[in-house]
Amino acid sequence: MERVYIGLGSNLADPAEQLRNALTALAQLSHSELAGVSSFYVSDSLLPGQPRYTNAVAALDSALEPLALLDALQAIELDQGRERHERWGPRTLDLDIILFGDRVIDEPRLKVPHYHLHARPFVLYPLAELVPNLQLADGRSLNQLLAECPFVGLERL
Ligand code: PH2
Ligand code: MG
Ligand code: MG
Repeated sequence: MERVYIGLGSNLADPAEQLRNALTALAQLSHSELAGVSSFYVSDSLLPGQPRYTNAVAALDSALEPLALLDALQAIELDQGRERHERWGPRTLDLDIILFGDRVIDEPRLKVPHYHLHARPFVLYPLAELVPNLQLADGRSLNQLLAECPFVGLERL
């Protein structure tokens, strides 16, 4: 089993309900156990002109390999009506692998740690609720990233 942190996001069709449904699906995932969930946070979209997002982070202990887990997460996204049109378009559900144990993964389909982690308060602050003193495999500390990414524009539900 490895500890995986998953970012959840939605800005369509009752986002908080989308996140709750996704958490139920994560809890039922094979070879995996849901180990924790952060609070939900609401914030403006990084791309202007879209509805506001609701985000959270979940801790999952999983024996699945990273790409198998990615497949499972994308199946949950599709199951909840995800349609892929433009990059960063509005979505019913986005499930991103943020961290996968201590692994550094650089594959066409999957980059871990998540590429934009350092710039996304809606990932860093919920992650910090679950693991306050996290050290990243690449040497960065979560506290350092938090200090450089102020809690601005986030509303904790
Ligand atoms: N995801 C995006 C683009 N913009 N903005 C917020 N607030 N939350 C997100 O999850 C988000 C976003 C593309 O993944
Ligand atoms: Mg995303
Ligand atoms: Mg995604």
